[in-house]
Amino acid sequence: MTLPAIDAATLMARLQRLGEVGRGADGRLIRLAGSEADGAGRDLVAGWMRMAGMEVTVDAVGNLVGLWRGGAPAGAAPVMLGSHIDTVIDSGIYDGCYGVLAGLAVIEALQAAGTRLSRPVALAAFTNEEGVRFAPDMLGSLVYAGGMAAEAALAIHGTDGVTLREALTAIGYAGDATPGFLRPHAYLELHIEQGPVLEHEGIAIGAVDRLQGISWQSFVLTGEANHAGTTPMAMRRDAGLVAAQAIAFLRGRIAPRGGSTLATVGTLTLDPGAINVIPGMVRFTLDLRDPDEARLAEAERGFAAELQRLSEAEGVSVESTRLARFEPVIFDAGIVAQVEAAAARRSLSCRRITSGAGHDAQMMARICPAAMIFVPSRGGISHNPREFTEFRQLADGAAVLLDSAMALAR
Ligand code: HGY
Ligand code: MN
Ligand code: MN
Ligand code: MN
Repeated sequence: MTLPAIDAATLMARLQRLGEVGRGADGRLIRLAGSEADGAGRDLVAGWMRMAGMEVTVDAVGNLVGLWRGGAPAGAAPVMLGSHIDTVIDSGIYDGCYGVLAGLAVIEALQAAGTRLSRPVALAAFTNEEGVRFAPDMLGSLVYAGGMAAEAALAIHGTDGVTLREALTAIGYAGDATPGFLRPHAYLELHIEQGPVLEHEGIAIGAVDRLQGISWQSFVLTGEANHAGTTPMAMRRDAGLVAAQAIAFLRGRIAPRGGSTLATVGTLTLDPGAINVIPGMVRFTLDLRDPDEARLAEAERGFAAELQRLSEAEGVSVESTRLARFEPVIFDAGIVAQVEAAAARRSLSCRRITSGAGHDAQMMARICPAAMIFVPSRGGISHNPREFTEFRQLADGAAVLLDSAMALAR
């Protein structure tokens, strides 16, 4: 019996090929959920799945799920691998795509070796993991795991006013299968770390045992646009000033350097946005994260109270909307141990690590034992075209995914 081995060259070639789908003339890679580029990326991945003889299903929120039965007894719940292929704006080529394409490489390696397993292996590319167009993020896996009704998700309006249903229909991926139609025995996701820890410590494999909590909110501050030259400071209702004070408070008190709470104001618009007009309206988003639920809740409360105080002092009104809220997740200790054992068998250094980023695995952990495997990110850079992981590291991660999946599917 031959031992299955990952075809890392094909994995790399597919990563690069998929990494060109949605690249604009300006060189920026943008493949937002439900976009034409997302449709083309899905076509490519679904085509590769079909070429591998997998049964491909699209569910009601566009989750793409391939299944390789591998001679397993009928009715055996599958081991599911997966991640996402939608991207952020001006993205790298590894985030999400690496986990999906490495999962495909695992299935092809098992097929080539004639490996027989007691469980089928499924592969998922979940809809809208990034959440840049439709909030919340991890939306496809959230619905798959029963955390939101498909109808509610399909009715969500994107930042461009288009609903998820309209977007998926336009690209031919509004499927009809019920999300969660295939309940996994276990879920394992391979992903780049997107942070600096593994590289800094010279570690090859991260056995991800937990994932921090995430809070996404949007705010609208309404004051009064007025003349920058004639309006005394004491008579202004300057929404821009309040936003600036609130952001300074975030950095000083809510998420100080060295603390565990992370705070990001990733979008901020001043209206009307003219040099000589006091901003009458400000829109911004706030991404708060912490591995500890109580600290995350305290950060939300503390910021809301200070924003209220600053707004009242300036005569500005505040409107806040919750876009996403996910508590920290502890992954399955048994699978984490499998990952560590697989790394050890290949003499790869390995350490347990908390995921700073959100991932589909945190949703799948609601319906089955789940865990993740990380490989290093150069300079810890991600959500940035400079995102990079070396070929050897990508191949090692895929090999650990193969070994761990085999152990789970035995
Ligand atoms: O925001 C996140 O952590 C994920 O990449 N959507
Ligand atoms: Mn990702
Ligand atoms: Mn991401
Ligand atoms: Mn993510």
